[in-house]
Amino acid sequence: MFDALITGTGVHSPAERITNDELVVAFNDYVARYNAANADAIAAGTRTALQPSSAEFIEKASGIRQRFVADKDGVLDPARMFPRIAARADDALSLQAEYAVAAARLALTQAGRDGSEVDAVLCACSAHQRMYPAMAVEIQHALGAGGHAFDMNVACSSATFALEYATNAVRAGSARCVLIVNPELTSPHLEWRDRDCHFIFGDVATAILVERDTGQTQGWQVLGTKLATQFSNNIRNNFGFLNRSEDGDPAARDKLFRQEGRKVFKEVVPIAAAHIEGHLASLDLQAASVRRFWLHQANIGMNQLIGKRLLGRDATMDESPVILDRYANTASAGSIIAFHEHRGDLASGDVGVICSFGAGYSVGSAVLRKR
Ligand code: CO8
Repeated sequence: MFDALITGTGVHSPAERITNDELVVAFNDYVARYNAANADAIAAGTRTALQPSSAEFIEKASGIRQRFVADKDGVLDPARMFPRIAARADDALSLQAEYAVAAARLALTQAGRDGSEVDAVLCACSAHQRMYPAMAVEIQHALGAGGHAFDMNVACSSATFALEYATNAVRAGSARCVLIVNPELTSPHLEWRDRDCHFIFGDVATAILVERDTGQTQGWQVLGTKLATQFSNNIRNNFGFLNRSEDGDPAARDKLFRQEGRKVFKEVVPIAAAHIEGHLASLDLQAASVRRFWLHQANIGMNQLIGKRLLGRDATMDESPVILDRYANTASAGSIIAFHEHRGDLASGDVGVICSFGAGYSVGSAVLRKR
């Protein structure tokens, strides 16, 4: 058995971003047009008038202030309300692979590695651009990596679940250098016309390099990983390959992200807190001895409650940093962005916990010690 180290991470964001104010102006324009176009039906009671959104509500309910997106114009066009993304030829690099490769190159540079030294690639995210060939194999090819590559999806916990598989492969010796990429293109499968969720997500890609410990002086030793799932319909997307055969409406609301946000909030907080506590106990550690929690970034209130359950008091921003104010919810990438941006100040020997939670339900954690 070998030890596994995280030796590099990378974050790639699209250039375009949308503030809450910009988002709400476009949404409310759409609502005004919809209500005017359906005035008779609304008056007759056969249609319900849409309600406007509010930037104040968004920030208060979620902590989100802005999000990065692959295409701003399409999302903010009240006659369209979803990104405009040009199709690419089969011999061109796919958009999602492009995001993944950009993040991967940053992680490789940070670790001082070249793509040719990677011997496994996991493309782990909430939605893959196509069924096959696997996105991971295209990314492996673009980076000049060897070994094998495959796609996996556990929604918001995709990155932490991949981290367990990468760690186990390195520990067992079946791979020496595993690249995990999380190209989260959330904007194409978000319903930007639904005020309950139109503000939640942003696009980004993250990458993590996990290597065999050969005595490197830099890096984060993976002390342990822990995964758990529990079925729930409260976060769901019915888009899939059976849609055509089902003869339903391929553009129906259930073919995009939808959730019972309040139920998710209430049910997932205790699950995540108990999961982290149990994981730490299995390693003879306690929350009080953890220097930093890099939590999933869905809602600032959820993270505050999880911190309070773990520590018995409010966690400080230093102990549980927030990145969702700038990135919004980026599905599996959120806790990895937090780890990427908020680890440089920790000292050798410090322990931190990455933890994701979301659809499934799924929870994944990794306990790390700084080299
Ligand atoms: N503007 C103004 N008012 C609003 C708006 C809005 N935009 N939206 C809702 N309201 C109103 C509601 O209608 C409601 O009004 P009323 O009281 O009259 O009924 C009131 O505000 C309160 O609404 P909620 O109860 O819904 O508000 P909450 O305080 O619960 O906040 C949140 C809503 C922010 C969604 C919150 O519940 C939350 O963050 N929950 C947790 C969600 C979560 O963690 N989900 C995980 C999903 S991510 C995941 O698993 C990965 C999926 C894969 C990625 C998909 C990419 C697209």
